[in-house]
Amino acid sequence: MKIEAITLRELQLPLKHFFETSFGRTTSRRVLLVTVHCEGVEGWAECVAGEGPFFSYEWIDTAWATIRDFLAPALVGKHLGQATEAATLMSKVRGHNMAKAALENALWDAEAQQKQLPLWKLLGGTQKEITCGVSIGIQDSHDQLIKKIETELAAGYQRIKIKVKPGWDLEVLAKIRRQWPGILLSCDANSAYRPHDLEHLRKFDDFNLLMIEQPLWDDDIFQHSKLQPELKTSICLDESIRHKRDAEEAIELGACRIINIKVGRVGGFTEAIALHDLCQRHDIPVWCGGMLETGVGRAHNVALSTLPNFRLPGDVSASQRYWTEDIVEPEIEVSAHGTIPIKDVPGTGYELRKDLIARLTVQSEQC
Ligand code: OSB
Ligand code: MG
Repeated sequence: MKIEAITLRELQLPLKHFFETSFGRTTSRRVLLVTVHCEGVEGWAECVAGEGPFFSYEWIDTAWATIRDFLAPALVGKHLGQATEAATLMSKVRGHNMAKAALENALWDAEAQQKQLPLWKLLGGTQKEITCGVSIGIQDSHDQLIKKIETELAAGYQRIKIKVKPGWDLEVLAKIRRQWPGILLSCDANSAYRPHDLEHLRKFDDFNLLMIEQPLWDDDIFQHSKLQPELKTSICLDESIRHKRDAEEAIELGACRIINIKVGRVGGFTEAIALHDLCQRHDIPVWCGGMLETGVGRAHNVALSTLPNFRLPGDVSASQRYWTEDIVEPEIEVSAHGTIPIKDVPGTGYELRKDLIARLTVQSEQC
């Protein structure tokens, strides 16, 4: 597989509803799509970097520049036997995992098409149906949040995750539990708390949560390892896990009992699979996180979620929760019992809407 060229595109897409976390509110996405051109096959992927350096230091403009100036030059003109070889070619660049993941995943997409294999099988997936949850942002009022939860439960989603921060946490969780004592419920702090909040965090134990995601600093493992034994609630790490080695450290130190895998955060499918396998060996359940993706990134999350240790419902939900019109066909749809059945067709099973992509593109560059 020769990498002949790489195309970068920025699309602008308004979200149907704003998405707010402890680090801020997003109302519209700047989406970076990457296309690799390999001997008649086009592989596509989405870079999950956000609009600003808030979830991580990466954001769309650093990803774009890092791909154009360093990562694409390391790949263009090279012959690869398999997409996984791209990781080594890009390893000279430190970090910038979301930029690397976009390129590597586009190559996996190309490899699946070239081999006429379903991407999920190429990744080593085994599950023919995946289970879905939703991530619900901080709202303007408690009532608005309760209404959203009602809607998502009625749609069949198997797990509700709410975003929390100081001032939007215990009271909200208490209200939800009063109305729905038995649902699978979790929360995500996106690093909003500190170790001195221990007594406050202990109160989360009253709500029988499936997990609390990333309570402390985004780059911390050690303080989480001191917090976890103090709580009944399982800690799940998201931001802190940048690669398999971080997970090894977190597991050995007892910093969490669950890990969220985001393929962009860990630098691509190769590392995501290695991380998945490590967690499976240590009996740490994983689930697939989301980054407000369009259908391109979402289809890749669906494929990854078929690996056997994805044992908890992921933040992999229907296109129509985010977009008036998604850029793939069919859109990602979730069944009435909160699952996505997996298609046994070559590639991702979702076609690109190239006309719509062209209309939404605000800048593009060939590398
Ligand atoms: O922490 O999981 C997170 C969105 C943007 C940045 C970080 C996170 C999220 C989500 C949304 O929770 C998940 C989704 O629905 O895509
Ligand atoms: Mg998270």
